[in-house]
Amino acid sequence: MRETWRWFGEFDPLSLSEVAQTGAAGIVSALHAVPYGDLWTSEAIVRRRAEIEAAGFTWDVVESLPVHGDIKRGTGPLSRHFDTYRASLANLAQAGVKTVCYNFMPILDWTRTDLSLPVPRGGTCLHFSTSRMAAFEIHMLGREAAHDTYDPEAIRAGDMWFQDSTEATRDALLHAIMAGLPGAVDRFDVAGLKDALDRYEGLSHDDLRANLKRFLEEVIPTASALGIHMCIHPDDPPRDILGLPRIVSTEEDIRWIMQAVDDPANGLTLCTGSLGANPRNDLPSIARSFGHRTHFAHLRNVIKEQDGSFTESAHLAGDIDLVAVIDELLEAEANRDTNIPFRADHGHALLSDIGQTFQPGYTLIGRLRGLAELRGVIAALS
Ligand code: CS2
Ligand code: MN
Repeated sequence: MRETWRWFGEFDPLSLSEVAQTGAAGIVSALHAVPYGDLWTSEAIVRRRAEIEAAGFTWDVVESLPVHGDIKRGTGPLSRHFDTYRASLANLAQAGVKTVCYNFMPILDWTRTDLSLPVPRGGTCLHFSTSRMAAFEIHMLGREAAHDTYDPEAIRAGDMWFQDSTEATRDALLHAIMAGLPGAVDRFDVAGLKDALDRYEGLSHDDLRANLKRFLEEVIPTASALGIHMCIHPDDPPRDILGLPRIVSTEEDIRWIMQAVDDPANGLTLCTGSLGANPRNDLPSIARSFGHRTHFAHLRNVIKEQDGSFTESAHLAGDIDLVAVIDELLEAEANRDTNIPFRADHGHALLSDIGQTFQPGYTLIGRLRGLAELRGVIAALS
């Protein structure tokens, strides 16, 4: 498996020469300044690649080449969007960047309710609280239908949180929920999020699946011809939120996607932390079933709570048996001729990380600790 490190380019407080000290070999990056749906030009790609190579790395993975919201909603100038996406893929392939991660989550990328929950021995982590999410949906967004999607317990706890909340704690919750969009994107306020949700009104699970299938049919043949491996990132958390359907949350979903266009170019980003937040997902088994289609691995861990809440734990200290997952991935790798790039996906804020302005989860010491632990597991199993 190949060690990589996610670097946000101009939005990253770390320089590549600092990243070099982690020992990672490859860089995962994106053109975060390009608005969603715009073309990635050859010039911009080659410039980013040159920067990465000048620091002694290779640009192994694009994370992400974003899919325009129109494609997810299935409305708007779709053929133009597909043309642009294919043209960006062609420019990437020409520059030799051939592993491309993306997601199909409507509106929001990953969602947390707290970006700095203290961990017992010092430092902080990201956390998702079901009751805070319920409070946000019901009281801050005024989404009445959310009453049907949460347990009465979670709703009651959310009511209590809201009653005691202040403007500052409500702002912090909104900020945390919006934080999953990296780079130069406009983060929504409550009114903006309501508008965005209105545009998805009526979109069912089946509609979203059909829109993903159409995207795959439009894009995978080109990717395949270019030698590009596409790898879809699972939903985080792996369940419907804000009344939006999610379709990359379970083993069954992954099987459906892999079969929708049955081509090795249509692959998976195995994100253990995202999938692992659903107690029904058995990660070693998913790695066994889809190792041959896994083109990228995000390794991190979570500790789940009864009500669906979860805490991002240290990499080897959570509910997921990451040693077993890595064992499966090594096995899959032995049967093919390419390495699986992986990265420590998120880390705690530890020591000198604390108080710095990293992208949430993308700390230095915390991720370095994670990478070092995973490196040890891989060395031992190999
Ligand atoms: C990442 C995702 O930070 C993270 O948790 O794994 O944001 C990921 O980059 C996207 O969902 C991929 O499109
Ligand atoms: Mn991930």
